[in-house]
Amino acid sequence: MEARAAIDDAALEREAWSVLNANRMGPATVPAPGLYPHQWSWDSTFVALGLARRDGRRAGGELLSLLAGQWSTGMVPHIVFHPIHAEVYFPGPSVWRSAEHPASPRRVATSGLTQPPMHALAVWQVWRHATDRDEAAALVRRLYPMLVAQHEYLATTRDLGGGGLAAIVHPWESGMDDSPVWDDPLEALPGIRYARREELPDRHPDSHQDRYVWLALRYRDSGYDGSYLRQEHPFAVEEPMFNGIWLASCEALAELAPVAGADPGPHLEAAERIRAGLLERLWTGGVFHARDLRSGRLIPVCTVGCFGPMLDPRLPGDRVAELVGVLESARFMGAAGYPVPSCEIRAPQFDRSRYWRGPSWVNANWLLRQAAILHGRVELARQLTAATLRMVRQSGFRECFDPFDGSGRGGRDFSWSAALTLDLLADGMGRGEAPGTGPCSPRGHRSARG
Ligand code: 2M8
Repeated sequence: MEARAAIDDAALEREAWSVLNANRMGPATVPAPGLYPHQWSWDSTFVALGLARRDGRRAGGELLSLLAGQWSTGMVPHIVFHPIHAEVYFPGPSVWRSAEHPASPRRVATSGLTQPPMHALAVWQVWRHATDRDEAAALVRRLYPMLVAQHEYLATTRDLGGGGLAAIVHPWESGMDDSPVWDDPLEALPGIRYARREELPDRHPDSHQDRYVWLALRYRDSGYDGSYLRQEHPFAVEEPMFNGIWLASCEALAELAPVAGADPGPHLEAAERIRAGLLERLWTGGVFHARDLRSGRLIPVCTVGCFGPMLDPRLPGDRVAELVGVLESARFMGAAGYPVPSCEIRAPQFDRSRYWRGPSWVNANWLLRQAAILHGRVELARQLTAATLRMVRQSGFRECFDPFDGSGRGGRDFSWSAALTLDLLADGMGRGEAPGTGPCSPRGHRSARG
């Protein structure tokens, strides 16, 4: 097992900055230049969240660069391609063919899928930490209509189940690509596969790459059509992390609305609809589960995504208590030295080294820590902070980590691992200091900011 000599906070912080600077390409920060040389949607929001207290201007530029890829439908694509490396990553622009779609932006090539809508949360964090209030207000006014359009797109085109939740139409939209949650819906796809296997990436060779590409091509060939998604597309899942993030972003938008001279009411109503949808459609007692809209069934495997609705500041206390009970049990944190594993340890699908099927991820730990702070679970938040910092101190800013021994997995010098470490270090909770209020609790800041 690879392990580094212990490094102190100041050295860890310098190292995080050097990763973020090395991964910078113009205004954007790519996840890891060798592996992912473009701008990814939720990666950039985590970068902005991590930079917000240290360099608000760069954080704002990161988000503006990402949202330059937004389609006129409101859809924020999961990849904004960097022209220099266009075909270095597969599937690249020649596969997605965004330029042929009238709703895509004219000067930027993008994918045709989306990713978890963290964006309003990131803008909120930039706003609340800004030192130059005028500059930040101008940024909010510029970004606010884009965020509203993004949320409108999810509420209309993606409410495929009609219950107030957004459905993802491809595993890549979850950000948790190879999660065992997708196994059944992927197995149920018709026996067609993407034939040009030699083109498939070797990033995650044991995953369903052929089905991923096939699904993406089906959607592309429909003309990225919303009614095709509703009526024909064979993959549609309501996933709790995606929707929990969306709900938290609605709350953040309600806080940003007055800065943009707008009414917060519609965003709070949207949050209420998502909350009702989550509780009615995905709650099963203990945790939330994803719903496969094509089979009509809940997907029984329990993953880190099942805790996503804890990002809701108004989730009833009894539900929070049940979720925390499962999270702290031997099914998740109780048996992992480096919480939180991406899949329940006792599940047959759990694999400590396979991408999103067991390893711990800094972004998932960070999200759960925010949820813990939001619900006053100080000790849980402290544990998550300490465990996350322990992983990166030991193994560096890796893409993910073995949940039992903390050894690194996947790409090195990974941007969100570095950026979110900066945020954790700024909060100081791993060293026993009292928690600040997390960015997922916008209402907590109204009084703080006045
Ligand atoms: C991974 O996803 C991409 C496809 O979008 C891939 O596997 O090639 C995921 O970990 C995802 O969450 C992340 O946004 C992306 C870039 O870091 O890599």
